[in-house]
Amino acid sequence: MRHLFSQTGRALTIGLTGPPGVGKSTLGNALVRKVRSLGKSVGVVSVDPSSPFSHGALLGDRIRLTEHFTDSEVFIRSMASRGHLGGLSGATADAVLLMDAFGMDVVIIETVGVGQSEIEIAELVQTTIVALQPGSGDSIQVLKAGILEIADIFVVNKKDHPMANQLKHEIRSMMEMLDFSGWVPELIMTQATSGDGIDELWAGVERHVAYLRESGELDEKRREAFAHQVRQLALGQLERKLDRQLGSELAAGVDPYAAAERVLGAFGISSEVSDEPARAPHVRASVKGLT
Ligand SMILES: Nc1nc2c(ncn2[C@@H]2O[C@H](COP(=O)(O)OP(=O)(O)OP(=O)(O)O)[C@@H](O)[C@H]2O)c(=O)[nH]1
Ligand SMILES: [Mg+2]
Repeated sequence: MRHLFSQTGRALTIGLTGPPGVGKSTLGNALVRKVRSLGKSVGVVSVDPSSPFSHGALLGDRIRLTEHFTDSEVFIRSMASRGHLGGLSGATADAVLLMDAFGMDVVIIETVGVGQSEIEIAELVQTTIVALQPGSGDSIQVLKAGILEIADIFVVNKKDHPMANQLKHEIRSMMEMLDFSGWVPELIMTQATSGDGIDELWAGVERHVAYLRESGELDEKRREAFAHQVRQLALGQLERKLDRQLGSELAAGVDPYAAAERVLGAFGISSEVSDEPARAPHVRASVKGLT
């Protein structure tokens, strides 16, 4: 990865996230088709957060993506994240960098939106697409989970579903409650199975990337992704060292605060108290009226 790093930074990177079954893989497949029709090469990283439910999904993806199997300009990788140094985002960041270094013009990362993982993915990519499912109460989940803040493009997929328009209106009114600085997320309706809306989705991606370039946010995003990856790598190393050290402290029979100080002391670090709030670089929208 060290040797390859200098070869990276050319690919357009897209995160594709959303709840289970919303149609991410079908959308990804349709996007691959679109990107190939433009003569560009494309890599797909499909992240399986090691959930017991997702094995069927991976198998389904294999079948769905057979259309592209003989295309040498398409590279597809499903990966489980469990046990990887640096966790989900570490493994994914490496895969994205690799595909970038291979010379893929576009790299798409599919993750199931079930927690913190998709928020971390948003820090890795240029454009984050959040797909939502009509008739599922998703709009409420979105607001709760902080997904609204990471979406550059909302996709209401399954526009053939009777509740699709209602979901669109719900997202619209939610967005009206927010003050956006800079880019205002686009809202696009698709039917991934038929390809309906995919051209518009791709146009939305291109508009967002153009915005990032013109506003200078692309460089900022690159710096953030870099910092994020360095932090993840360093934390991964620290965690392993810490775990080893913990073993010897647990037996000591002291309180956890003293034990934590001793563990840190073993690394030559004295504990400190900070008033600084944890930083959350992905948050760029705030609720109107609140600061
Ligand atoms: N009616 C309709 N069905 C769709 C559409 N897009 C996807 N589906 C179907 O929805 C189901 C789930 O699609 P997937 O693409 O596997 O969804 P996913 O989000 O990747 O699912 P997980 O990876 O399991 O989270 C499949 O049966 C698709 O054929 C759509 O636009 N309309
Ligand atoms: Mg899938």
